[in-house]
Amino acid sequence: MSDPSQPNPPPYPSPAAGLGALVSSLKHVVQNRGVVRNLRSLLRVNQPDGFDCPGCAWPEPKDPSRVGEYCENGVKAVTFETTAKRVTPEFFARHTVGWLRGQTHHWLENQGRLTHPMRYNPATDHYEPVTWADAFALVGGTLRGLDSPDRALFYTSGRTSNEAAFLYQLLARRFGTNNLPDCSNMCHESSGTALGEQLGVGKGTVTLEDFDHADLILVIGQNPGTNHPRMLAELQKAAERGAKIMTLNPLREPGLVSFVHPKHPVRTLLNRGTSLSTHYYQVLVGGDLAALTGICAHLLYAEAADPGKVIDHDFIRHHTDGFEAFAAQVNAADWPTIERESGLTRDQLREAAEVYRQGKKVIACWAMGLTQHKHAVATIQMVVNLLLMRGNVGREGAGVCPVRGHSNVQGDRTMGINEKPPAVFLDGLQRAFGFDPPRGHGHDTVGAINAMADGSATVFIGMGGNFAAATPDTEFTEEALRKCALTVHVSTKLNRSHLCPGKDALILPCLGRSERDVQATGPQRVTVEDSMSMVHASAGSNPPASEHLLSEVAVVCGIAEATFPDGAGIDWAGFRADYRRVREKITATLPQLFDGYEEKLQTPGGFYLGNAARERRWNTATGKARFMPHPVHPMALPAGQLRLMTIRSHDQFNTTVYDLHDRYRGVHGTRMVVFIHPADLAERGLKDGDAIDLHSHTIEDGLTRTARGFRAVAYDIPRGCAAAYFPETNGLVSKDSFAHRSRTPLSKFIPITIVAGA
Ligand SMILES: Nc1nc2c(c(=O)[nH]1)N[C@H]1C(S)=C(S)[C@@H](COP(=O)(O)OP(=O)(O)OC[C@H]3O[C@@H](n4cnc5c(=O)[nH]c(N)nc54)[C@H](O)[C@@H]3O)O[C@H]1N2
Ligand SMILES: Nc1nc2c(c(=O)[nH]1)N[C@H]1C(S)=C(S)[C@@H](COP(=O)(O)OP(=O)(O)OC[C@H]3O[C@@H](n4cnc5c(=O)[nH]c(N)nc54)[C@H](O)[C@@H]3O)O[C@H]1N2
Ligand SMILES: [Mo]
Repeated sequence: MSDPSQPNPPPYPSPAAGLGALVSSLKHVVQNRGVVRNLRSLLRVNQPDGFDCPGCAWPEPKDPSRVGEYCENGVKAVTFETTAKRVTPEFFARHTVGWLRGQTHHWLENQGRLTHPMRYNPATDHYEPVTWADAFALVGGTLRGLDSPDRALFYTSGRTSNEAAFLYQLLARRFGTNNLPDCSNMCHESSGTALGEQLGVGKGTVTLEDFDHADLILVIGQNPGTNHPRMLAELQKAAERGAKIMTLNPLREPGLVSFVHPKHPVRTLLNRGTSLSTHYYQVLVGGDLAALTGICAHLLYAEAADPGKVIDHDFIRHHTDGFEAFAAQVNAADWPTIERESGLTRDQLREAAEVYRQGKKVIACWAMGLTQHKHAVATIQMVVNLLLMRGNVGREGAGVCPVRGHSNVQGDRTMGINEKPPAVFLDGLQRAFGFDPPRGHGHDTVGAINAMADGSATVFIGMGGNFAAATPDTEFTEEALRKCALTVHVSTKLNRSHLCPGKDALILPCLGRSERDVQATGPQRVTVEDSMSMVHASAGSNPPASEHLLSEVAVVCGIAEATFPDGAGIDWAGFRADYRRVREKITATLPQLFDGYEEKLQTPGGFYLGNAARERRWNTATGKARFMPHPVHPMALPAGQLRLMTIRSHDQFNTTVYDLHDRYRGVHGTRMVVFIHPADLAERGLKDGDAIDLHSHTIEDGLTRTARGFRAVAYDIPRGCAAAYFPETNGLVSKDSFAHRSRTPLSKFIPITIVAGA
């Protein structure tokens, strides 16, 4: 870098997707062996009679020519599930847990599928095979021995089907607790909190068809090229018909700059792909609330100059409240503060406001870049305020689109995986099953860590996921798990959480999405809900990875039968034998959403659950959509500190690390990198490629945490900001650093200093 004051554009290979994606996908198909099985699986992804892609929650297109669409990351998710490699009892006999703890996430994932139920033996430090009957008896006996049901924690990750999730929460609530923490607590909790209060529904209001009508799409704090690649197809279509795409992101993400559809790779050679973002604003990490306030302020100025032309007064009058207070707050905005906090100039924000004003139908998309911040709820509410100003909610081509992560994370919430369950759900459960479910709030993810640490919770059950690695404060959390009397992980693959066993511990291996699930009444299918409230069926066709695997539904029923020897008035065996019976009970619990469930599943592409806000029915405290004023909070850090955001590479799915590359960002063979502005490096006497260590300085507990062994990468990122991959950096986040109201860990705003490393 010759001039350190200038940002250094990374040598990224653009356009995104295209041939590179195709080559990378094929590599994984071959690498995981079982090539024929892999290819056969891929032909069944997202087909009407196939299985739901276990990747992200982006919906499947209805257009028949596009059915069966999947992406490079879907290919990775499928091929890593259908791998021919196996983690057998012999594997566990060869390796102690202590030795396994020394291996990386990448290594653990690459050992293959779990084949047998295993129980930890602390005397030998080995996992040893156990029968399913003994495993269930251990869980049931331990649960029954607790002096309070609230000593048990029932964690869920978002890949779990509706049927398994519904039975799992039923088990927890029948047992007597609302301790149902889930990955949502670390993910879109802030979106749910913000939208529920403001629009009356904690979910997105748009459908996929709306993307065909929008003339402006905002992409805020989201990296769809890596995390929702099929969304790029919608963005590209929109760009091709002249819609504008406005991005707010500290990093210049190659996938948002240009794109070629992975299914038409030859076009990569003919043209350089579609230029995707028409407007790209490199906001400071944590600066969106200020930026959005600035944009709203410019809209109000424009309205004052051109009365009646900018703001949708009719909509505001009939459908909203709180506009005056909101406008007063925004009008009082202080520009030096907005510019300093957003990192954008007044002119840039005026331009952004003008682009927004010209949009007749606007969709706002966002993901973790907004949700994992101290003021996440306020920031998301400011996005909604912006949309409400021009009536951009509840009409074709416009609305809110929080882009979900896990493929069924939204469905799990609908099924009652929620530590703060809505009364209407509990009432439904009571009607359907005739028992009084607990009404008090249970532990969320942060609460669960604390409860294990202080000994008030002693049993941890994980339905999928990787609690030890996905949560903050890695060392502390791992220690908290080890304090438990019993830890149980229902999993497909070996991961870090298995290596933090409680005094007693089980690994219960289960079927994956791509596998045939045959029960007493024959082959079963499950259902899932995507990011846009479409529910559809999913049925695997591969033979199970091992004859000893049970379905998630069967595992829950097995635990329930061992916990309630008399069944507690619930026919668990009937549920296990025929999943239609589970769907009947889901309908009985939530008739307003699932009436006619089984018949509706016959519709190709599934059915829409509906969204009141989309129809401009506002189930809020006031019966209106609500403008919510929020002040801009100063986020400045002490001199010398950087704002670290922890992000995903192209070769991972959360804690599942497929490979060590990040093709789009030009990183190869390592994940231990930190992206920093070259001037910030120079100021510290460092340069691109230097070894560095990271120290975090959390405000909440005043502690310094350290992560070593990183390499600096000079990158196109605003000064004062930095980025590194999760989960390697989770040890830097204090469990006490979480978002206001939603309690989501602050994974995108970690105050750090960097020093030269060894
Ligand atoms: N291949 C793949 N797909 C996935 C996943 C995966 O790990 N791999 N994970 C799934 C899950 S569970 C989820 S939740 C989603 C996550 O999808 P994303 O939210 O796209 O994932 P992140 O990598 O966390 O990216 C956050 C983006 O926000 C930006 N950002 C960070 N801080 C700020 C900020 O303060 N302001 C703004 N405006 N931008 C900011 C970052 O630069 C980055 O581009 O993806 C899902 N899909
Ligand atoms: N620093 C930092 N931390 C973060 C984030 C961040 O951006 N930065 N993002 C947060 C977000 S958005 C999320 S959603 C969480 C994710 O948190 P989790 O959902 O807990 O973690 P995953 O890595 O998705 O879980 C992977 C494990 O799930 C198991 N698994 C895979 N498929 C199946 C299946 O079909 N059934 C079952 N039973 N198990 C299966 C495998 O054993 C695998 O090892 O992490 C959060 N943590
Ligand atoms: Mo997520």
